[in-house]
Amino acid sequence: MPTENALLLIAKSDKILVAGAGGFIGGHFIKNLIQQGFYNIRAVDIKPRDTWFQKFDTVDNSIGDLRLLDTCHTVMNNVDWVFNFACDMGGMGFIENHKVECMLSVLANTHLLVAAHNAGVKRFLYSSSACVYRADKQTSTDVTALTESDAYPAMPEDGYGWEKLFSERMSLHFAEDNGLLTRIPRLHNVYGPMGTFDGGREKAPAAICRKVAMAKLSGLSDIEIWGDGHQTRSFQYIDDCVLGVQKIFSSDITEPINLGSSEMVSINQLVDMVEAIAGITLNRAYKLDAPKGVRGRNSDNTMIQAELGWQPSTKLQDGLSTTYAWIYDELSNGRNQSLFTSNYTLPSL
Ligand code: GKE
Repeated sequence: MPTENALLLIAKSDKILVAGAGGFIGGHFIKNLIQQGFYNIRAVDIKPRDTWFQKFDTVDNSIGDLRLLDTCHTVMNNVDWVFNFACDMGGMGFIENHKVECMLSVLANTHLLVAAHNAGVKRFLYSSSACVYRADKQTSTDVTALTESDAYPAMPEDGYGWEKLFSERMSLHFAEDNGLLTRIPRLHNVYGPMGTFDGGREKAPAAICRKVAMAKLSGLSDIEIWGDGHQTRSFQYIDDCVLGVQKIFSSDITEPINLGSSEMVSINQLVDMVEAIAGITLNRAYKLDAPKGVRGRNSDNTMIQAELGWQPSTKLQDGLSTTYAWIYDELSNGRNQSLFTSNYTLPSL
């Protein structure tokens, strides 16, 4: 976990709101805030507390539906700084089949901005996604890394990508029209321990770790891979994501900016790495009709390197070692996630 204090603009006693606190990124983010000595934190999520990935009794925890404006006004009381990670989302297995649920996140994003502006919040971070990028720029496995301008002319991921792009623009216009200072990192596929690895919302790194660990534990010799395995991605380790969010929050960068790894691999190479970590070689069955998303995606880190003199740097091999070890431990101790967290469905409005 990063130890650098990248939030020098925030006093330890200032009130920080973390929306989506029960999620993967939210949990790691709050843990890091506490490690840095911040002690006035409000953690909000719609999910029941017992499904939160990480729980901290020293913070002000609350359960609330941020899709409702009243809830957003309530949780915004006396808040100085906002980090919004709240989103009904997951890997391709989820966002391809739950477009309405993904798009309804726009209610939380918009209502949080309204409440933050009304409350005079000093700065607001909205966590966007690489799913905003034009589909026609992601049609090849040897894709050119995406730069921030590749979001327009707009043709983002159906459902989820449109919501993220709209919420980016809402964040930009709250700054432009209302003077609310906003910051907008575009997160590229984030992975790590203490996140979703089962139940349908998991992304590729955790899914592959789970499948390899299950094979190892059960003696099975096969693994199912979605697509043909040649599709490419970069995967950002959670520690880089936490530090990068804080650096972008503290910066003067008002436009959306890539926050992702530039280490691109194919899914087959991802499987190779996890098998090597596990010390096992499996027969690969390719499920060509499974959710695949774009053919290739990578993050161009020119802007973040130029603006911040930093970019995500955790090697995939290193991040996967930690992630695999945690998932293997969860499974070998019978903590199968489908019993609680990852397949949580938000209550209907
Ligand atoms: N989830 C999953 N599970 N993906 C698999 C699996 C598996 O068992 N086997 C192979 N894949 C392949 C998928 O078919 C896809 O081509 C690639 O791995 C990455 O899938 P992913 O991690 O589920 O999600 P994507 O990177 O395509 O898209 C995600 O991008 C993020 C931002 O970079 C989105 O689902 C969001 O989580 C987010 O916007």
